[in-house]
Amino acid sequence: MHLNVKFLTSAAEARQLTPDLGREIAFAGRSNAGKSTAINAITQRSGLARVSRTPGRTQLINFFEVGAERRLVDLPGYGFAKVPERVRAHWLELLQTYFDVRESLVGLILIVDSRRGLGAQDAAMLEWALARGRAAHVLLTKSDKLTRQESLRVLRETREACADAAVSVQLFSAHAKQGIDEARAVIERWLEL
Ligand SMILES: Nc1nc2c(ncn2[C@@H]2O[C@H](COP(=O)(O)OP(=O)(O)OP(=O)(O)O)[C@@H](O)[C@H]2O)c(=O)[nH]1
Ligand SMILES: [Mg+2]
Repeated sequence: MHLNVKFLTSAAEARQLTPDLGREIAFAGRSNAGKSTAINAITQRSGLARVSRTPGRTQLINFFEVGAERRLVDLPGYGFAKVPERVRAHWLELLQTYFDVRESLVGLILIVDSRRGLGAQDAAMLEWALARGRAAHVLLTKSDKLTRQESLRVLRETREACADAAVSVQLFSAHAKQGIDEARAVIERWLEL
C-alpha cells in the first residue's frame, strides 16, 4: 500500500507541537542511524524527511500526515558528540515533554544501526515508551552492511535484549529494500489505516 504523506510542521518547542488528536507514531534513534532514510523508504517519498549529510542536523520534531489525524513524527537524533551541552539539554527536555504529554502517540519506531546494536540511549528510549504503555518496534537498519550471518546474530541478540511482549524487532535496509513491507505493516496496524 502507498502511504499518501505530506509534511505538516516542525516544532522546536513544546508549544509548537501539532494538535494532539488521532494517532501518531514517533521515529527515534541515534543520530545517523538512518531514521530519515527509513521514513522515506517506508513512505516511498524519497527526500521527504530530509536525509541530512551532517549527523545531528535534524534538530526539530518533524510531523508528517499520512491520513486524517494520522501522523509520523521524526524526532531529533541523539548521541551526537559535537552538539553543545545547552542544545543537547534542550532536545532532551523537548523529547521528554513530547513523551509525557502526547496522548495521540501510539507507538515508537526505534531506529538502530545494525552495526552498532542497541545502545544505552536506545534502551532508555524503549524504557520511556514502555513505561508509558506504548508499543515499540525496532528497525535494525543498514543491514546491507552486514553479512547474512552477522545480521541474524544482531537480530537474535536484540530480541533477547528486548524481551518484552510490547517490543518487536526486525532487520531493515533502505538501500537493499529489506524489511520495508514488514515495517509498513506495523505502521498501518498501529495507525489503524
Ligand atoms: N548502507 C546503508 N546506508 C544507509 C541506509 N540507511 C541510511 N543510510 C545512510 O546513513 C546515513 C544517515 O542516514 P539518515 O537517514 O540521514 O540518518 P538520520 O538518523 O536521519 O540522521 P540525523 O537526522 O542526522 O540524526 C546516510 O549517509 C544514509 O545514506 C541503509 O539502509 N543502508
Ligand atoms: Mg534525520
